[in-house]
Amino acid sequence: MIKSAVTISIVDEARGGPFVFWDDFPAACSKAKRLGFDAVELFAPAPEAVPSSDIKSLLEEHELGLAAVGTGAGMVIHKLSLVDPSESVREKAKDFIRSMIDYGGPFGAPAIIGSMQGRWGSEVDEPTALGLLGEALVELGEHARQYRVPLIYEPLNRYETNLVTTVEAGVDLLTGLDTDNVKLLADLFHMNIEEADLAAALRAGGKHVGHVHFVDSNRQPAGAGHMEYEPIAQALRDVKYDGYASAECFPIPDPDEAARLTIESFERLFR
Ligand code: LER
Ligand code: MN
Repeated sequence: MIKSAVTISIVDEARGGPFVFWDDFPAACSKAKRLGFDAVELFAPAPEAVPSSDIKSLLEEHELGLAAVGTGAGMVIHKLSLVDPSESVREKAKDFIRSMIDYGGPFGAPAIIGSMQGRWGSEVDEPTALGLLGEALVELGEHARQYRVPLIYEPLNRYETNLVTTVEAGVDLLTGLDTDNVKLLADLFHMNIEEADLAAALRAGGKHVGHVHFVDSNRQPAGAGHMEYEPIAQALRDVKYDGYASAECFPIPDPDEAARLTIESFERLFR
C-alpha cells in the first residue's frame, strides 16, 4: 500500500526551498500525526541535528515512520558533489552521504541523493561524471544494505543537474551498476518538466521506483497546480509501488494548509 509522508526541513541555508514544515521537528511530527500522515521525511544539516534518541521517541509517540533523510545539505552548506573535479571533495561528499545513511538506516529510512549528484562541466566531462556517479552509487548503495534500506537516487530537472533528468535515463544508469540496492526517486515536479508522459515514465520505471515526491506542477502542494494525478496514481498502483508519496513542495499558502491539502489529495487518490 502506498503510504503518505510530509517533509520537514531544519536546514537554515535551504530557506525558500520546497519543504512543508520548517525548523521545529517535534511540532511538525505532531502536526503530521494529527493530519493523518504515515511518516515524515527529514532534511537536516548533518547527522544528529535532531538526536537519534529524540527521533526515536517522537516517532514512537506519534506512531510515525521516517520515510527518508535528504542529503541536499551536503551541497547547500558544504558544496559537496559526487562528481567534483577534486578527489578529496568527492571523498568528503561520500563521507557525508554515508553518515546520513547511518543516521536514517536504524529507522528504516533511506538516504536520498538529489543535488549532491552535481553536474558535469569543463573539468569533468559527461562520461567521466556518469562513471564517478555510478561508482559512488554502488559504494553507497552497498553501505545502505546493512540497514535493509536502499539508497535513493533522484533524477532532477535540467536546471538542477545535467546528469540524469528522466526516469528512463535513471533506469539506464541503475541497470548498468554492480548493485541492486539503488532505487529511483520519482519527483513529480522534476518529471513534469522533463517527461513527455509521467504515467508512462512511472510504468517504465516499474520496480526501480523506490520513492515519490508528491507535489504539483508548480511545486505547490498536490491539488494546487495542474498535474493530472489520476493516471499517475493508476500507474503507481499498476507497478505495485508500495513506498511513500512524500510531500516535497513549497509551504504555500503556509505549512499547515500545504500539509492539509496534500493529505486531502493523497486520500482522494490512494485511499
Ligand atoms: C531538489 O530539487 C529536490 O527535488 C530534492 O528532493 C533533492 O534535494
Ligand atoms: Mn525532490
